[in-house]
Amino acid sequence: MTDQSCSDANSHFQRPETQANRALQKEANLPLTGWQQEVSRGLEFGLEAAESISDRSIPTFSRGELPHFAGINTFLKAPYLEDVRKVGEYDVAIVGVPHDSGTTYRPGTRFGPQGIRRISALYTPYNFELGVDLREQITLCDVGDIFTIPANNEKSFDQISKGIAHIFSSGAFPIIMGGDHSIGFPTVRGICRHLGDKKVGIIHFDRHVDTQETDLDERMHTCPWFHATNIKNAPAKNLVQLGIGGWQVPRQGVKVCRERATNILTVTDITEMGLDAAVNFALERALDGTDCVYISFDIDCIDAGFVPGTGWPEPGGLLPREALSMLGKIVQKAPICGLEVVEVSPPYDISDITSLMATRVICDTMAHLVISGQLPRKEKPAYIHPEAQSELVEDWR
Ligand SMILES: [Mn+2]
Repeated sequence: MTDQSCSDANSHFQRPETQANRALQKEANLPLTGWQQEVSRGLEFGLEAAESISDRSIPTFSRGELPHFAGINTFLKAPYLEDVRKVGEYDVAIVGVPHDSGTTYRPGTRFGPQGIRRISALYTPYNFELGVDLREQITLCDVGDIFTIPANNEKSFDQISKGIAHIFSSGAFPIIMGGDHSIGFPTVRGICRHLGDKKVGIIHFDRHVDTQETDLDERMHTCPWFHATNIKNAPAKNLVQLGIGGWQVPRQGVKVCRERATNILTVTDITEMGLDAAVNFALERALDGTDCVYISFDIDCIDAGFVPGTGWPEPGGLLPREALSMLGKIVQKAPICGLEVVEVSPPYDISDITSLMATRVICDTMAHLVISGQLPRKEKPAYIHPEAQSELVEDWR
């Protein structure tokens, strides 16, 4: 490492010990191998550019990150993995779950994966202050979407659990783009199928508790944690719910939280105790007796002013930087087994801002997994059991 942290040839000012100066140094240590491979592949598959193009790294047909407005909309322009049997060859698998039949008010989250993928084209794989370049440090694929059944939650849940179990058991880190929050039950069920006798804690960012048994006579997006915490691998005492509050929290769900003793912090709790204390609260409870942590990030945990494109917007939520700060600290300090980002509804969105927020949650999570050494995975985490358990919960009806 070249040490230029204290002086600069062109300035008589000392460089202060700031995050910005550390970031400048970190960038110097990142490789360019992934980028060079992308350029070579682009020139081979996309042909060398017309003679008038001076920059000879540019191909005729766009085949990589550039230009950002071109190309096929996978997440972050990651390779589309058509053959999902090969998903275990990647560190991270992005999957869409375009299911919004569990929605009780504003629908449209079936377009969430499309919306998130589209605006993710705006992002580079590099983050300045974190000093991470995902293209250089992990392998990422987009496996496309689960085939959900719009008229039937239960059949969709079966499809989702099967798909997530496949990705999770392969060893690829699953990142799930919803979809409404009803998918939280089948995603956790899919992971639990391969936990054997191990346990998972759930850290749930949301304005809503989502713990009632039924809503409108079905298992809707207000219900995932009632059913997920019926699974022996996902105890309710390890469910942490951050940002809950406001005028949309159903009383029947509150009763369940009280009876099962889930761990809730309101936005006021979080701001009064401070972000670090809130993170410690979450980790202590989610990790108590468990082997890994699953993060379920409902985009509506953030104040409605920042995320208009969602099913049940609620003012008074977390600021984006508060949510991202807590998320990053949690990811760095716990063995994370998966992430879902739910409730992005592009038809209600403005300027793609809600989808952009979801993209940020996903990219930040990957970066903090890299920083904490959880990615790339050198071997499959020990909590992944090779054999699938079939029946985790009794038939619901
Ligand atoms: Mn919610």
